[in-house]
Amino acid sequence: MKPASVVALEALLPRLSSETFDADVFRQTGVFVVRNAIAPAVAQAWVSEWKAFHAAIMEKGRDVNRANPVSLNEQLPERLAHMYREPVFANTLKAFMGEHIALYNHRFVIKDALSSNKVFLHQDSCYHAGHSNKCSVFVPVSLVNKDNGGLTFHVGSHRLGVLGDAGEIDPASFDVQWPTVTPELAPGDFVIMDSRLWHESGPNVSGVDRIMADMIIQPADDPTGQELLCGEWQTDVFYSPKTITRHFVSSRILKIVKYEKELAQLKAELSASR
Ligand SMILES: O=C(O)CCC(=O)C(=O)O
Ligand SMILES: [Fe+2]
Repeated sequence: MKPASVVALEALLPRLSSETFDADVFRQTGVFVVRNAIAPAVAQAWVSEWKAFHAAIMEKGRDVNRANPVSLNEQLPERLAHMYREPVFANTLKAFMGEHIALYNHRFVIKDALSSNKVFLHQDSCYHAGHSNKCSVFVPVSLVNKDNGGLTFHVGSHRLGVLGDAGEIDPASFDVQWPTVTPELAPGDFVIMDSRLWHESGPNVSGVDRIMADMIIQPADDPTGQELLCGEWQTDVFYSPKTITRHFVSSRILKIVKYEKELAQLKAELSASR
């Protein structure tokens, strides 16, 4: 039998996409699509800037990220590198994050001809340092739909919290089944997603590039904050998640790096001896 909380969640689905952000709906669903919220001139400037930048990096030969092909490696041009400063984002998040808000990370996640594959079902929190009340703001810089690899969200799955391991989640292994949504997006819209929420995306089969910014935003009391977006810092101690392995004597990441080096060495020796 479906838990009453999931039945209630299904009834909320029509309300998770609106021109007006509803913090109560977001708390329950873990995802919200804010429609037509960015000024058209701003959204269009980002689209043009992206097109020029993409043409330039494709010309040079883009360096595809081996660990996560959709995560863009190249340094973004000024205007795209600071999209998160557009006041609409922090102003919207205030409704559930409070007055003091900071940036954790800003990057682009893209599906073009060089990174068109699916992304398996996962939650992001297990890859983050600091507090777990972060959220991603996905900002489309192209049309986004199921055919070009738009994100599918497992609505309400953030309620299970951080699962304690990192990798591909098997949704059928749980007693509870969450409803899913794959919103179509256009420049001007944005999506707010709790970092604990499960999400995945299919392959880009239409060939229309799917381009999104993924800005991770958090309350300003988190010592992993990168830049203040509004209010005041609520912490005077900081550390960087970008160099996290230096704070460990031994760890899972350090072990993986060591094993990968050893494996590459063994493979090289094996092929040399043939
Ligand atoms: O770009 C996508 O489709 C998903 C990317 C993602 O969820 C991630 O890198 O954490
Ligand atoms: Fe993710």
